[in-house]
Amino acid sequence: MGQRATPRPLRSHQPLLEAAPHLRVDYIESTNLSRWLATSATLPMAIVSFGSPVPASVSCPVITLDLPQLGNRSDLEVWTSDQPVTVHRTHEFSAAASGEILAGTLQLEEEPGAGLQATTERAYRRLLHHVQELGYPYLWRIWNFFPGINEDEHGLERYRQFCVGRHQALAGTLQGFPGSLPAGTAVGTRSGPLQLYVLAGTQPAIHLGNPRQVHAYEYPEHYGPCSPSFARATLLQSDIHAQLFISGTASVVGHESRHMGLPETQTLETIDNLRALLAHADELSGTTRGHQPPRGRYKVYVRQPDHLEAIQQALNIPLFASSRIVYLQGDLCRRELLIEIEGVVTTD
Ligand code: 3EB
Repeated sequence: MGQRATPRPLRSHQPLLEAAPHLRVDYIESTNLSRWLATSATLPMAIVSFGSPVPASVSCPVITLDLPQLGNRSDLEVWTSDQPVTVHRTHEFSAAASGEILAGTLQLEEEPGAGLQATTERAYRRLLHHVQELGYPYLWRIWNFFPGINEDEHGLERYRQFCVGRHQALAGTLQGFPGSLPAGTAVGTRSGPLQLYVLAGTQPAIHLGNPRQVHAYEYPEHYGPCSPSFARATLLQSDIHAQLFISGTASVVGHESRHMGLPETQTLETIDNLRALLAHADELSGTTRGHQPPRGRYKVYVRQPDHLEAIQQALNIPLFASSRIVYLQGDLCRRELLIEIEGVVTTD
């Protein structure tokens, strides 16, 4: 998001988060984290590790994902707030709240024989219960991780089982479904339980589609018995800040995967999807960017590490000049997808 255009009246459906605490995400080299936190004017709400050690002194929720970082770096994803933070924990769920914002994480082991569908449905029902209980019923952004995403189990691919469980938990419970579904990511880890992390709010956000893509929740049945429950992006807008959470975005046009076997071309198609989404969000938020690229924090999920160089080269463009990109090795929800990009884009 670039400079706001001349102020104009907010339309009534736009939530106004007055004096909202400001949430930010940074990627910090793990050995620098303690020093960075000590000198930062912000307080940690959540830390996501991709295998790097997290200092024991950290008191906020921590989630460790088996998604190896590529490119010889060991960064931690650090979510912070500029307002006071309160931590809540139960045995399965931990969360940090700051004003109108909650960052939470829930992990469930898959019990032998239970099936990923049942585990996912249980995880989502509990997650909804916890965020509602704490007063943050609106889902803003959600990430989903589990191993073996493309493996078949009981005759159905695990990603599709996951989609069924998620759909069954949300369709009956989430007010305004499917229009209220948040931006999402679902990526396959190498090992670990089902891991969810979520940003939720006391107030609703705006969920967007991508003009180049069919809503994922309207995918035809060909892709699985239940469509994937996520929006293409979520926009948070206060009178000062605008923040866009971009879902995992891949080489999907309409509902079809494009460019099988071609990591570089898939990256270019993904960039076109991101540009369309950013333009759509600018239009909605009344942002005029000119030629300024947005300031973003992106994660690029790469299925095969030997594609890294080609993908990095394709992303070496002005659009990302003011942004930070972290590369992770992860499996994607359709076998043919080789790369997926998600991000957070802010005005400040
Ligand atoms: C796609 O466009 C790619 O199931 O939560 C991207 C982001 C994808 C999130 C999810 C799936 C999900 O369908 C896959």
